[in-house]
Amino acid sequence: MKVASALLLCALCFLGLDAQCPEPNTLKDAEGKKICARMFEHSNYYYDQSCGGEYIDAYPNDDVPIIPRPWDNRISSLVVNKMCSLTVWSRVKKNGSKRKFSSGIFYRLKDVQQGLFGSWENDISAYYCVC
Ligand SMILES: [Ca+2]
Repeated sequence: MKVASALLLCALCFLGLDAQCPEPNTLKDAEGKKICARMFEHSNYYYDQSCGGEYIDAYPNDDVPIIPRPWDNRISSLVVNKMCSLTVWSRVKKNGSKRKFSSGIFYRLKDVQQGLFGSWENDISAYYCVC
């Protein structure tokens, strides 16, 4: 019983670690190639549990006017590498609202205002990343 709960705690602890937002200057892919921005499926009201779920990487100079379908209106948190900036649009083909994110951790796109009453939560449909 004790072992089982210890294992469960450990599993939760690794999940927690996985969900932490990476520091902007550490953004690299599995091969060590520099990433311009990493965009995540989930966010959390606990910032240390944000940047969860699946993610999509933008490399330097990636120009993506039509985000791959599974990612349309799904991004909830993101991290932009040092000396890079990520411009996003709320509609495909760079239509709708536009916003530029400079280097940093954006834990909750829900807290990033779009227009008068909206937010960028699950609303990114195009992006352009430069370093
Ligand atoms: Ca989401």
